[in-house]
Amino acid sequence: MFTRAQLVSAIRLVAVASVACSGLFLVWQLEIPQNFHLWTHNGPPAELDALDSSRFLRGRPTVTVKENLLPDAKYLTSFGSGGWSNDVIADINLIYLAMITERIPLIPVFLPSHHLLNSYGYAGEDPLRFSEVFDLPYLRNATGIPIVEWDQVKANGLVGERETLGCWHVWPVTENEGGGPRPSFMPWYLKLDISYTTAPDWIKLKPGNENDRTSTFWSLASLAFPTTRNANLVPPYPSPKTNVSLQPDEHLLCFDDLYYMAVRETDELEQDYSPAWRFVGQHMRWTPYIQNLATDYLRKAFDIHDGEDVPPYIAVHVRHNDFIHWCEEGFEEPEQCFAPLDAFARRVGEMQHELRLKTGVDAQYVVVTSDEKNATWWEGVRELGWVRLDHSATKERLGMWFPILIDAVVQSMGAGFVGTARSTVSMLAGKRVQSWRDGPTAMVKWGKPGADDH
Ligand SMILES: Nc1nc2c(ncn2[C@@H]2O[C@H](COP(=O)(O)OP(=O)(O)O)[C@@H](O)[C@H]2O)c(=O)[nH]1
Ligand SMILES: *[C@@H]1O[C@H](CO)[C@@H](O)[C@H](O)[C@H]1NC(C)=O
Ligand SMILES: *[C@@H]1O[C@H](CO)[C@@H](O)[C@H](O)[C@H]1NC(C)=O
Ligand SMILES: *[C@@H]1O[C@H](CO)[C@@H](O)[C@H](O)[C@H]1NC(C)=O
Ligand SMILES: [Mg+2]
Repeated sequence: MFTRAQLVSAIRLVAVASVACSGLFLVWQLEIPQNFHLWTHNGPPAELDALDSSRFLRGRPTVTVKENLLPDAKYLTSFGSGGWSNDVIADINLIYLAMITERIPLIPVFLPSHHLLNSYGYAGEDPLRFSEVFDLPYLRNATGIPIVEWDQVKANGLVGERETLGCWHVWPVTENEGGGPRPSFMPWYLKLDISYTTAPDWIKLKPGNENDRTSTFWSLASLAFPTTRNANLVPPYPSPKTNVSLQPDEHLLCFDDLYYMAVRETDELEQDYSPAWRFVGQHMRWTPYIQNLATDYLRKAFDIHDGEDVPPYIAVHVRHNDFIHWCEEGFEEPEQCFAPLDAFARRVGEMQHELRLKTGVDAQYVVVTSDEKNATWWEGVRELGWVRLDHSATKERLGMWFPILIDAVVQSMGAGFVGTARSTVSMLAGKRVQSWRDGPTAMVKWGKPGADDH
């Protein structure tokens, strides 16, 4: 089924990843970062932030989540799992839903999806904490709510114990394929044996529409309150491991998936009014660590010295690979389906012109990020005079998450952004450039020849 070369490179990928990760995993397992202050000073801890997680938990991670929750506080969580950007969107929605229900969000780690694993590998191998990517103290302050990470609550690995939990099932209601919860490694990773209660069908934004998976924030929020919850209870499905039937937990409210959410329209996060973006998403700033890493990669790409300012540039994101499944009928060959580099070049030219006119900024540099591996295609990028980041050693040096993390930061730092229509990587990059830099954005259409003609 696979060629020898593919197998060898897969084995190599897994081997490299496991070596890189076991160190990281150890640091994480022993909670060295959390314990660090114990070693560095013995006096009373520095003044604790009012929103610090320790105020909203009983203490250090416990073997089950339940024993670490405060009896008087209410919590909310979800287990979505898709590509990384999909999971970022699900987290934005989780935090916004927590805000409107006055609950404390418990944020799961990011687990690698098929894109990062390349279809081979083990999902539990390289979890990435939300706070390794996003500046959590900044986000807590900006949103005004406490935000807790799962690994602060429940011990992982061999220490954590399997426990049962009652949750609402959203996916079978909104997804026309029916069946179980949205597939996810998360319950397995968190050692949760979940008994699901099917949510009422009025959670859908478009009731009866089989082609739309969106549910609304306030319909799910209403299930966080006893009157609506109790009026909509139906017999739960027994949990898969221990065959226990539980009604949805009121202390730790949970939903299987929160990726498709809106207040009034499908794909709402793209809209300027999106409350999830305005109240949460825009405040998810990068940690200084990955921001600095991205700046180093940019300096190297532009061949400028440490400490020198990065010149204004247009960031480009080209998404290929599995998008081949979304071509228009009859145009399923990559050359017919995906937008050619010419289409990107036209958008870039228009944007450079617009920037010069409106702001006087001369963004002559262009940085291309992509999931494309084809060297001939990248040669075409080089011929346009555009640059790429050197990721030849990124995974080995920093871990499997870092190519996409660094690319996402670089996309967000552009004076303007040109992306690929229908990619959430592009969509989030565009939102960041708009919100943080007041920069222009454009999405190149694709799916058939000439799709982006305008
Ligand atoms: N390094 C890198 N990876 C990418 C890029 N674009 C896509 N990917 C990978 O492909 C995945 C795309 O999945 P997802 O996050 O669901 O976004 P979407 O499928 O584009 O909507 C990302 O999470 C990355 O793993 C890119 O520009 N650079
Ligand atoms: C916290 O947020 C407020 C505005 O809500 C801002 O004025 C203040 O500077 C922020 N503090 C920090 C440390 O970010
Ligand atoms: C699960 O439990 C129910 C009742 O509690 C029982 O009828 C059923 O046989 C059990 N199923 C399995 C697979 O053990
Ligand atoms: C690589 O890209 C070039 C230029 O876009 C294309 O002509 C070629 O068919 C691609 N090769 C593969 C193996 O996809
Ligand atoms: Mg995806």
